[in-house]
Amino acid sequence: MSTTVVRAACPHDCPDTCAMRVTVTDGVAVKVQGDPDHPPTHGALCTKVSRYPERTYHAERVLHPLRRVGPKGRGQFERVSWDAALGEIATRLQTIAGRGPGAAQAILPYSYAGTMGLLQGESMDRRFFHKLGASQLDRTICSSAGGDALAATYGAKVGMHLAHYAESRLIVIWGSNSIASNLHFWTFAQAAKRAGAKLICIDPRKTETADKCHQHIGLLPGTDGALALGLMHELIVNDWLDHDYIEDHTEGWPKLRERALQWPPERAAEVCGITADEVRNLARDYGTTQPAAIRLNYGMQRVRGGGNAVRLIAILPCLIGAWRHRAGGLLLSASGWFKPAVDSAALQRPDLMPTPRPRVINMSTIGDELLREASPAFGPKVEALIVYNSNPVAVAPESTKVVRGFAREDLFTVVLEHFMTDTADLADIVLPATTQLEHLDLHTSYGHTYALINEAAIAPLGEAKQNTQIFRELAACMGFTDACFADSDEALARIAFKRDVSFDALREHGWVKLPIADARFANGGFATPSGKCVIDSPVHGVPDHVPNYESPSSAPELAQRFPLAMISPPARNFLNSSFVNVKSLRDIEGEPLVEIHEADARARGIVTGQQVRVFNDRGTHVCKAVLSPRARPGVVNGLGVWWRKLGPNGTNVNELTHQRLTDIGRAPAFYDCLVDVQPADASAS
Ligand SMILES: Nc1nc2c(c(=O)[nH]1)N[C@H]1C(S)=C(S)[C@@H](COP(=O)(O)OP(=O)(O)OC[C@H]3O[C@@H](n4cnc5c(=O)[nH]c(N)nc54)[C@H](O)[C@@H]3O)O[C@H]1N2
Ligand SMILES: Nc1nc2c(c(=O)[nH]1)N[C@H]1C(S)=C(S)[C@@H](COP(=O)(O)OP(=O)(O)OC[C@H]3O[C@@H](n4cnc5c(=O)[nH]c(N)nc54)[C@H](O)[C@@H]3O)O[C@H]1N2
Ligand SMILES: [Mo]
Repeated sequence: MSTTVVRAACPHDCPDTCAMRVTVTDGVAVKVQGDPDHPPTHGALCTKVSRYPERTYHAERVLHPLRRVGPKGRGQFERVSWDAALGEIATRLQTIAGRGPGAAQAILPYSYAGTMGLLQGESMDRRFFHKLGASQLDRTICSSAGGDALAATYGAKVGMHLAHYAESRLIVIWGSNSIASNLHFWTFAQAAKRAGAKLICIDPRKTETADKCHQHIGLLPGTDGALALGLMHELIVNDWLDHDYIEDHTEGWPKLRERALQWPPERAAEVCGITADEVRNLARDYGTTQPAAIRLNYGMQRVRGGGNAVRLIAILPCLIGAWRHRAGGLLLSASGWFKPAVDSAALQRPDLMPTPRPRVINMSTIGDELLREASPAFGPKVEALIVYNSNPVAVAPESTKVVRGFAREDLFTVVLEHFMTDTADLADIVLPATTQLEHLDLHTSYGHTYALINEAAIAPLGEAKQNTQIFRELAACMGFTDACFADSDEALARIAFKRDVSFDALREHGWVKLPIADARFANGGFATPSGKCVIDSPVHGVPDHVPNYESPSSAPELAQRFPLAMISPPARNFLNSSFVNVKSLRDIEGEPLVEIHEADARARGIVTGQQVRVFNDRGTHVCKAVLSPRARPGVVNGLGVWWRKLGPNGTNVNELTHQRLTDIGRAPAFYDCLVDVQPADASAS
């Protein structure tokens, strides 16, 4: 018996990007553990990822190429050889691309962060589509509202060091269920709490994180911008401002100051559905405690005004000079710290794209895009779709349209997957992809500042291939002869970083910390052209509260018919739609459900455990109602993201969400959604 321990990294779309150790016995991965030496991971993995071997060796892994035989969507496939599968794909793509200049834009790649690896996530695949001249994909489904807003304010997606939260005296956890989705931050927050810090959670849902904070402010979804303006009002009138910091390191404050003075606590409270005292007390805590830190997360930007709200909140630490301390400031994303280090041009080769550059299609409106006919404004109809690292049929908004698009008989769909997801069910060809245990990769993080390596721990299972290898072979089938299509994964890994991180150091130590100073913005030095925090943006103006698309004030008639707001935040034991098929985890989550406040349930004759219809003009989702103090009056929480095929009526929460985009960043507004709920057996209202 031979046992080795291999250095790995968690590939998932999560701020924590843990360092893992994989124990391999006789070629079989028997255990994954958090690396005790990696500071952010400190030896602990979340429940989900500690089950990674169960996922990799799952009996339902797709282990050889499949070709559809039955009608689309029926899930009938036959096993074919790799040669046959790749040959057919190449022929179909060549037929489309061969029609003339620009014709390849009828081909669309669709990928997100199923793996966040630099190799398996965004390298050979990009080279392939760039060379092909396929449409470009605008990858907006998660974070671009807040990300673009943060970049408009600080110049980049940068923020506090994770570890310094342990020294904060006040931590405002804003739009984040850290215990569920950012567990390794929670460790530092707990250390601060033990040392006497106050923790405040701002979230419409009374989450498990809110339970563990000193205070929970349960505002209405999409009202964070109003709350931030109310806080500014109080900071101004009580003079809790750091005038020197504002003068030296911000630009545009006088205009915002004027606006904030229009937002006394009573007005903010009214919009937010909280009390004026909650606004006042929060302002007092924030204005009079140092160091004060905000952990903002993407949950609060999945609404129409998500971008403006992030800008307003990101300005707060400048107003009180929180950035002067290393344990003060804000973290939404750390990904911008890696930007100068990663050589994405070398990995992705955008120079291979034809001129003029192919059109750009927004992934968040994939439902509409697939149903669009050819036109001079749009260009050719989408005729071929290649999906990898994503499960759009489950995760994209307004499922009815997404499903209708994917079900088009004239659409040729290829899906690279581990499992027969809702999306794979609608494919023409499914290709088996390797999991993180079966391939080499490199990782950055959006929640800390360490780059990591993931060594292949085991050989690919069955006939599975790395995403990189699949695109390498497809490139060969298409007759692409550029030398870059022959680069091995190790060759890609060796060029992935152009500074600060070396591949050899990663191989030797497992991770490398970026050289970023403590209290990096103590003296300003933001990544903006002036080095100042931008309050009055040349592109976006002075930030303001932007009400939801779907709210009583902005859409009164709609709100009368659908009086409940629905948010659909992550379930703790799933990772978006990943892990839903891992039985031990699904057993913990139970079944698709909405949490509903007792008063809202009573008014509808709903008892806990009952099957209900959650509905609006876009569709109906049947699931279980759970009467829960986690739901505030007027808001139901449909925990996501289940596989549609596991829902009682073959739907999930995205049956109800819409495709309208955020104010900044072209992102979906998943949590800006009005519904009503009725017992499932009642007739439609
Ligand atoms: N276990 C688990 N971990 C995950 C994920 C997962 O699916 N499961 N998803 C990963 C991904 S893709 C991402 S992007 C990250 C971050 O993902 P986020 O979406 O930020 O995830 P959370 O922090 O769980 O959820 C955000 C919190 O915001 C709250 N919220 C909803 N609307 C509003 C609002 O209008 N205002 C405020 N203040 N709060 C609101 C929700 O109730 C929820 O508790 O987490 C990652 N980690
Ligand atoms: N209603 C609602 N909808 C949401 C959200 C919400 O909070 N509410 N959250 C949104 C957010 S934040 C995000 S980020 C998106 C996420 O949406 P997606 O990026 O689609 O994430 P997942 O659902 O995890 O699907 C990832 C898929 O990639 C596959 N995969 C993983 N690794 C590999 C690999 O190495 N190779 C290949 N070929 N495949 C791989 C997995 O098996 C999985 O099926 O969903 C969004 N949708
Ligand atoms: Mo995300």
